[in-house]
Amino acid sequence: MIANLVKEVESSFKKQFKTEPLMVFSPGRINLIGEHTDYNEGFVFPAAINKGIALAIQKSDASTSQVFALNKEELHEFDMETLKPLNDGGWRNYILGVIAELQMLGKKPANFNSVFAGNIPGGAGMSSSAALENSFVYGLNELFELNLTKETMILVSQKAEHNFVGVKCGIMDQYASMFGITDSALLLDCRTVTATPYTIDFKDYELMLINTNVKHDLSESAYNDRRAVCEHVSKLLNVAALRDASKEDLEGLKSQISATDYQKALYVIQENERVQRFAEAIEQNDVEALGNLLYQSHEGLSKQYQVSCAELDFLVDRAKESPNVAGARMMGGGFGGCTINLVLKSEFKSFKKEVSKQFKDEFGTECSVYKVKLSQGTHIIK
Ligand code: GAF
Repeated sequence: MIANLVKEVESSFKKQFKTEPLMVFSPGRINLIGEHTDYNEGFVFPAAINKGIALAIQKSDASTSQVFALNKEELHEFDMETLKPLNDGGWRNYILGVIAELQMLGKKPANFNSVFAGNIPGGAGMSSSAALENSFVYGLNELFELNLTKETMILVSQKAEHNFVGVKCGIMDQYASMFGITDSALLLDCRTVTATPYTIDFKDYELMLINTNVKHDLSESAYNDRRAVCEHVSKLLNVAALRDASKEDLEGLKSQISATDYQKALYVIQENERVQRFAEAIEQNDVEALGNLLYQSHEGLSKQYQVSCAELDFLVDRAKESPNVAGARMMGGGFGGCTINLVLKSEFKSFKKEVSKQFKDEFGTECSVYKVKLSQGTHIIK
């Protein structure tokens, strides 16, 4: 529960720093559909969730700043003047990156003390990274009156990830985490960075996340590789991004690119169209169409874009076999993490039991099943 998490973080801060902190909550996200389309300036359909990062932060008179990661019980003390990415810095680089990017904008927060903790399972593809970045940029903006808009804050978070973590991510995660709306998903145009909220009610169905609890090593390098392929193909097509390309355009390029790059670019073009069709199906309350689009998205991610893995494919195949599931796909960057499933409400428990057993029998490890609530974006608690 968020309230308990906030309480723990606040009391740990008070114990260590003997003063009242500013409390910030920043959520993780799910994504209904539109995977790897954000850095192609296309469409995505994410929502903030009721899991995230709680941050306690307050100004300090000391000559250094301190961040305590409560989950890991690790403290990092640093000098604001000499910020650079740390080798194997883990969580530290997200925060140092945010401060460095603020400094690049000419915004110089002074020293501070902070404690944070989260309840997003690590590596689950639910954007604990964006939640962490956003919690700090939001907290520092408030504390030091930096007068940044939310639009600027998410760019700071994204750049921190590019320059300090080394993942050339798109804007989806930071956007959803910052701008989330209760009970809604956001149809986000990643070119204009503007979103249309959709109230989500799948009637007899609900969302189930199934975490494979695996994160294969490849994920970061493969992510940047995929982005590079998309940029290479866009350049050859003479368009700003794959969002501007059609299947016919790509056809004309077939002799100049490899068959695998062709499939990857084709996936992006098709996924972008699926997001639009998904929005229409929501408007028409057409669960069957929604489910089919999820399965098609997974097929594309697995076979064409090649960012799935055995565990994710297995879960989607089991969903396909079940009469109680309308659709499913892997969610997030890939190579592990969760699948998102549209499951009949009345059969949620039975499918959970069935798929958990099947997963254990196949891989000898446990998967985890979650229900999430679509929630408010990054905000001050007090
Ligand atoms: C990760 C990235 F951070 C996002 O920007 C997005 O590209 C996603 O993978 C894939 O859709 O979460």
